[in-house]
Amino acid sequence: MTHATGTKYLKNGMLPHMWCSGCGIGILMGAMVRAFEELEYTNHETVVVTGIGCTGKLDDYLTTNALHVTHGRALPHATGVKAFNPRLKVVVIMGDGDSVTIGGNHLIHAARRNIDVTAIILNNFNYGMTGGQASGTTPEECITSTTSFGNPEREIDICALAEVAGANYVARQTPYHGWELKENIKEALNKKGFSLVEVVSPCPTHFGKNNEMLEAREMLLWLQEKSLPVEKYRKLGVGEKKDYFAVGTLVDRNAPDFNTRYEEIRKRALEL
Ligand SMILES: Cc1ncc(C[n+]2csc(CCOP(=O)(O)OP(=O)(O)O)c2C)c(N)n1
Ligand code: SF4
Repeated sequence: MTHATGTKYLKNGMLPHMWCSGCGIGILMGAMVRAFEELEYTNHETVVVTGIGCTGKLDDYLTTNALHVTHGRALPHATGVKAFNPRLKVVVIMGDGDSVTIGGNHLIHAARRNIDVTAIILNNFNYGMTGGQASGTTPEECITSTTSFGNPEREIDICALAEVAGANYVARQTPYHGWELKENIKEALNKKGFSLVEVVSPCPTHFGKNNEMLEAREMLLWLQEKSLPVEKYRKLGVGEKKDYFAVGTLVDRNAPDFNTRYEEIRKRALEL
């Protein structure tokens, strides 16, 4: 049996990529293009929208349509693309700064509206591109370039936020789980309505350096140790949950997406 490589979605002559060794963004890109290939996506029907940052550079490597926009504003641009042409498959790639810190409000409303796009968020626990400043997902107490003695703030749980805001599909994986990541991305792409996949992937260069995960190996071992399949995670007591995070499909529901609701209401209005 041959496995998808996804290379047909990658521009010629662009590799090796720009990301630091040990960074999980390349693994995310590999999983995503393999998912595209297995779902037989075509370049002309696929639009990848990115924001700013190391993660936001991902579209540089793709042969699909792409839109590279301002920091925190990828989701409103993606909403516009989908509204203009609902037949397009719209995928949004963001960092944690982009998606839930500077752009947090847009995430809430894209999920609440149930816009039929897939958001893939690489959560590296900091602002990677600008030197590892604390973001909204930096875990409490952790050291970053702006929290030298420990982060006094609590971190946002991206998946929990998407769930309460109304997303139809929410999953979490890590670069340690490359195969499962591809499968969750495929499920998200197939889901009608707002879908989100969080990729927990600490930035080795900045976050890792200060938090004992400088080498890729240490980061991968940390991800292996801290992640639990969601079924196991849900059985833990409240006190135990703080030491782990759940991976797998966390939410899977089928509320009507924005375009479906809009069409229903438009038809009703025309009948008046
Ligand atoms: C409106 C705005 N504010 C600040 C910046 C500066 N800036 C560029 S990249 C970046 C951090 C990106 O962090 P994140 O979105 O988490 O992506 P990462 O680099 O970690 O993948 C910042 C603050 C910007 N480009 N635009
Ligand atoms: S700075 Fe961090 S997030 Fe950016 S490419 Fe390097 S390891 Fe990845």
